[in-house]
Amino acid sequence: MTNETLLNIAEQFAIEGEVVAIEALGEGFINDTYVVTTAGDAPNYILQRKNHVVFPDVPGMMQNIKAVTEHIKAKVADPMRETLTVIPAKDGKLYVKDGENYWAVCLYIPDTVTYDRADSCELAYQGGVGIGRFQALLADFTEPLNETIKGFHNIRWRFEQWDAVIAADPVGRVKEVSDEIAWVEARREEMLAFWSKVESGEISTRVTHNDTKISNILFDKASGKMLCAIDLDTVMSSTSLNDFGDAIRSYTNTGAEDDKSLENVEMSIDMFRAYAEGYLSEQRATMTASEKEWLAFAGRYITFEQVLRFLMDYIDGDKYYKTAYADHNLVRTRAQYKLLQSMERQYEDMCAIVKSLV
Ligand code: GN1
Ligand code: MG
Repeated sequence: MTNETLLNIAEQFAIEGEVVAIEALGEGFINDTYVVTTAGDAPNYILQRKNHVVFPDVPGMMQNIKAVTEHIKAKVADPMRETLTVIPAKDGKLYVKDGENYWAVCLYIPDTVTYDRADSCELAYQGGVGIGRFQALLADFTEPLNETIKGFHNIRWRFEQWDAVIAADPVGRVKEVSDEIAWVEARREEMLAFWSKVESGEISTRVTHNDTKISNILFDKASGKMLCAIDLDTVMSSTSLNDFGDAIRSYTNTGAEDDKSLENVEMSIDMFRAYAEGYLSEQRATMTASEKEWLAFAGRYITFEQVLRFLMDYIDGDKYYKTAYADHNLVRTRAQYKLLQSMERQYEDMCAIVKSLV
């Protein structure tokens, strides 16, 4: 992407000030992200090329983000810092389409920090507050949201994709991963049984963030306090349990998501407790009895789903996740499976902690 192209795109948005620099930010698996710096006192911006393979409905996604952030803005003390602000294009749309690519802009919130790893219980607690508050602020949100990624955390749909990819075996990898496939198959019924409770309405649905790792929580640099949840691309209607579970998957891992040394990977029960405390401090009052009952299981559910998704992408020839080396998705699969096993071993303790907190 040349600087000239980026500048041309940025200038199609209703931004203030003269653009003086556009620099790449971070290494998301999905989108390409840039910081747009403007001259003088004008605000800076985040420019993103949205991955339209992952997000086939970028207009619907931006509508979701706009609706949810407007709802939050009406309730918080500092609406420009306590949620994202979508900057429309000059033609009023919430995105710019340039050839194949969709672009979107939001305000850069200054004097903030994010963390790549939750390396203390205090940070895990604050992350729990972040997602708990996000959901609590949206508990009375009633508009329908667009389903921007079909069946995102719906394991029934994931198994349909899984069965199709295994049947097709497009790059001939099925035979080399029969052990890993068996890990997934051994848990198929149990995971589908959980999802049936969401389908029947026994477990209710609400606005969910759907990507609740620590790096998607913004902190105020001066006070160190949690400011808001960011990266709202996957905001949809689902069970709040998925948000909790995905956070547990990422926060409690003592190793890396793609750790090659499996002995590094365990679920830290202290981090589990800290996140659950933070989350429930905000969400306790709005949760239903069945949400509380299944909260601990959600960690296992989402970690299982991630094992399935990484392995499925490996079998599919690495089409979805960006990879840094040949068997990266397989390494991720094994590391996430180690984490899942650790959760399974500690499940009684997880349940006891939730029980003591709700
Ligand atoms: C993707 O791009 P990133 O890191 O925000 C993925 C998540 C996975 C995660 C695994 C839209 O998120 O569901 O849990 O990678 N997002 C999408 O690291 O598929
Ligand atoms: Mg994301």
